[in-house]
Amino acid sequence: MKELIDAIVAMDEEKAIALTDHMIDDNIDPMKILDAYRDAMAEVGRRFEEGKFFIPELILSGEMLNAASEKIKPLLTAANKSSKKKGKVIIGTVAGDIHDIGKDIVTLMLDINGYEVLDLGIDVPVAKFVEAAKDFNPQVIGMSGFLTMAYDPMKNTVAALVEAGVREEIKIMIGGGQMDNQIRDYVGADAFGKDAIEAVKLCDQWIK
Ligand code: B12
Repeated sequence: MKELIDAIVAMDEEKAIALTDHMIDDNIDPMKILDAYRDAMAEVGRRFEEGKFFIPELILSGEMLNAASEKIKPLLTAANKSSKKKGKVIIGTVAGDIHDIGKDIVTLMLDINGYEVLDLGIDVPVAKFVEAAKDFNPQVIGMSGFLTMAYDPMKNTVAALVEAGVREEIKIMIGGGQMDNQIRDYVGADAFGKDAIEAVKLCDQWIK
């Protein structure tokens, strides 16, 4: 795991892919492999903050994680997928924000844990969340955001759902890099989830 994290942080894409393939062949728990990618991304983020890394490093590390997710997704799906759906969830990265790696992991985990998930993608306008809420009729909406700039689009989305008269019957969870319980209060959501496991737990709690 340490070698994999070091390879990602060193931007050695070839080595990272080779190590990932090795671990998959050796039947290492796919969630542990994803955890290693997450730890590496956290380190990449720290170096970006310190001015040691720049946008190209962010893009390359994001691409490495996406490539690994593509390899890991079928393994998780095959192991856990149940055919009976527990409920419906809409998810999207809010307006102005294009980070989708975390959202995609949440979508994958909800999917393999039995939820029907409508993924609205990135930079999702407020109106698109409202329209989808009316058409898809979900029990839960998940908003993802990695930027401080995402706070207000989240708040506006909740306000628009209230305005449209659908807020009462829908639980709203938020998550992503800069989110926490204080921001949950600010935007008027029901819960903050720190990772994909918590997103699944919240839905399990809400949808009995
Ligand atoms: C990769 C990355 C990028 C990539 C994104 C690629 C992609 N396809 O997503 C690119 C290069 C495009 C990018 C662009 C930018 N980025 Co960027 N990026 C990152 C980085 C390094 C990693 C984020 C990531 O994907 N992590 C991996 C995921 C898997 O980690 P995770 O958070 O543990 O994920 C879990 C939770 O978040 C949770 N979760 C996620 N969504 C949801 C939703 C719900 C409902 C729930 C319950 C849970 C949940 O579950 C996930 C899975 O377990 C972070 C640094 C960091 N440490 O976070 C900066 C970071 C988020 N970026 C940052 C910035 C500033 C930018 C740019 C503005 C840079 C620029 N000057 O252009 C642009 C913004 C573009 C835009 N409009 O969105 C800043 C944000 C600072 C701030 N306070 O706003 C950060 C924090 C870097 C930094 N330290 O400064 N970025």
